[in-house]
Amino acid sequence: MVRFRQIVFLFVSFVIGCSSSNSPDITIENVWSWPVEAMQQDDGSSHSTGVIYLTIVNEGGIADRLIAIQTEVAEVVEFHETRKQGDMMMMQRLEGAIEIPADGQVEFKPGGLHIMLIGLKRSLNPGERFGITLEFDKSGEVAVESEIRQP
Ligand SMILES: [Cu+2]
Repeated sequence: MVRFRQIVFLFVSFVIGCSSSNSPDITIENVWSWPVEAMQQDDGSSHSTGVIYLTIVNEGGIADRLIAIQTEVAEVVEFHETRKQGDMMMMQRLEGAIEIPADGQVEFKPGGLHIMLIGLKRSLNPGERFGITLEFDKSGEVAVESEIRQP
């Protein structure tokens, strides 16, 4: 009987151990933005742009996809990548979702992937924070705050 219980216990531990890696396990780290003084046009619209950097860590055994990001501080949010073309650094818009690999991470950082804020509705002042919501295919919505600062 004791042996049977031990076997059941081992089996249950095995199932629990596996189930934790059958889904993505997403955490968002080091979320920050450069300070920007937003310029308002005469008609109230804004041509000012900003940027968000962050690291997405996936400790789960299944990949996820970052579909979109929402924030109240900008009209439009896009995924961009900075690439070197000849001697020029060019910014390119990435279409579609960003793949977050299983047991891996994706880093948005200066000179690489970044989150572009187009049409800033207000200035991003050093020391302040603003809310952003990341939308994942499997993990759903994750809300975090971006800290406005120098790197
Ligand atoms: Cu950009």
